[in-house]
Amino acid sequence: DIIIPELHDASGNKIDVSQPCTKGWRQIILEQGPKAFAKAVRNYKGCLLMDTTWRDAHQSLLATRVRTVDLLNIAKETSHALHNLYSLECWGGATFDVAMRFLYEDPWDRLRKMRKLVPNIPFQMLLRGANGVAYASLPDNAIEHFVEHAKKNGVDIFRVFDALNDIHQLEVGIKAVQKAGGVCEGTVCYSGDMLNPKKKYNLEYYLKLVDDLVALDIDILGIKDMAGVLKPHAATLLIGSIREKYPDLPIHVHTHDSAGTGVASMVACAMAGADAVDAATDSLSGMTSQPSINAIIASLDGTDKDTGLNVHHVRALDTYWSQLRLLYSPFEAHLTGPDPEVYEHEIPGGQLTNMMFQASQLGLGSQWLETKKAYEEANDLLGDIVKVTPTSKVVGDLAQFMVSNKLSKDDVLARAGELDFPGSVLEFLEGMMGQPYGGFPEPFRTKALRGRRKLDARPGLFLEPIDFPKVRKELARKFGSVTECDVASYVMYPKVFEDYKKFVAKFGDLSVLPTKYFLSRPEIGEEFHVELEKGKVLILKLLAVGPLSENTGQREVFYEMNGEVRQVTVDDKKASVENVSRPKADPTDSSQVGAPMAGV
Ligand code: PYR
Repeated sequence: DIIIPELHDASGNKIDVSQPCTKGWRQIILEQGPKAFAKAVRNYKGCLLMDTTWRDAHQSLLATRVRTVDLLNIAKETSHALHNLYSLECWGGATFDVAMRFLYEDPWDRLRKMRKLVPNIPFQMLLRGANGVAYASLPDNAIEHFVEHAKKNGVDIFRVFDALNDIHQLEVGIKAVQKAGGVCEGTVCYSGDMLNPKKKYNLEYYLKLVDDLVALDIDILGIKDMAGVLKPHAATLLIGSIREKYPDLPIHVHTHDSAGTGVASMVACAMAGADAVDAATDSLSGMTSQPSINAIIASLDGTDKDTGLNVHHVRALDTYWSQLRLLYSPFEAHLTGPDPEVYEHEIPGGQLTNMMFQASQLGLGSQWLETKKAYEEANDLLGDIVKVTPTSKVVGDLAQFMVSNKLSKDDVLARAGELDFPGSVLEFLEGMMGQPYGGFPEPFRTKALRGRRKLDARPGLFLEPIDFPKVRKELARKFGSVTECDVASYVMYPKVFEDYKKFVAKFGDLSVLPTKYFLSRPEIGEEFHVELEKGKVLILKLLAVGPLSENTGQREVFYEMNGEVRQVTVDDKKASVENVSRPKADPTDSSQVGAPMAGV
């Protein structure tokens, strides 16, 4: 069993966490609104932290698999221990899709439950601009509807980015957040190396983008270093220059610790005038994740950039996460250390671990070094684009296509007009993800598209708005009652949502299953409990697992339920009850890995 840590006050008395804490920055947002919050953050003398443990840390280390129950089990303690956080990142990005696709959970239900237990810390989500939380642009009214309901269900701060830093795509998300009354963190994605004069994205480029974001009246400026390539000196130059130009603009910086420089870079940001930086609990930090929260706290100790967090409480919380990480070991990427090659390949932290699995599942595991090299070449072919979901998937798909078809960069260029490129590559070249800085690569684009459409403005201008009354009617017909959150899920991921609803209708609510038995089967003879509702407990014991029938692909499973012996026939297509093997990837989606591992 996972031990939940106790928290103690300065006199050593145990803190009663039965009531969630009320102290925290959220109060300002609720009482005075986004602008007052931004002002208070800017006026705060120290450097605030956003904790990414509930979103990006597990997205970047454990394939986004942390289940709602495991967040809720530590929620009250988190509410007390981390009340001075700028925010707790807990929603959006890949968590939305993965919740339904692989965990059989409703992401909206997760949001509401977390909110109830953590009323005091601002909740932050990651919004992919005009792509919402999906992989390509959606009609503008879909983004507005989604953001409105995210805000209503508990999100306070929206980090709005665009995978190509296309200001027109960013504007769609920013306006939606402003309309919903959320705190708008308009974001610049950092790519390349500002310290290298030969690189495409230089200081001038970033400052112009900041000007464009400020002109859209953002509350906070986000700097998103998705691959962990913002070196400490570049951080000093970039944040220092923005601070000089915009003394009143709050700046919040995100990084990954891919090359091992995360703490140094975040400290450099704080010293150069950033108001908040990102960190993760120690046991879910480092490498492809965010830098360690305790390392940042210690590095700022004694300076005037204090985080205002209690290190004893931060450490106490981490004892929970260190146990959790072991529980989720089937989803470990088995990284062996920092990767200095990230400065060449620039693979985002969240994508790197997934690509490693993807490569091994496609039988390319031994060619991982080749895949990384191909990623760099694919990026060159596409015009050295900003790489983050969904454009990182485009580059990853092209890289895997090159490796599996043994194509060099020159081969791809020479044969662009005859190769059947992955769908994501064609979508990007069509312009369905916005316009890249410096334009599309030619003649590669024209050849590869073979007469397909070429958009020269943002995709939302060409997409039919969602007919919401029609969607509501259709969903009600299929699933009975339908909520606005269901509608928003369906609009983002129609097939994933429908499959999720069908799964739940067939198998029930798997959120009641303890994580250990959600991820892998119990031992023969092992007894475990499932609490269906307060006081209603099932006592289960696995007795025997029959042989696999070659004809049907099924097995007989014998178990005891509350003392009664039962038998069930299980389908063995996806989850082998013999092995806790790594789940199969969706071959069409390099940013997602995994398939249901539900126990028996
Ligand atoms: C996401 O969009 O999921 C990222 O983490 C960038």
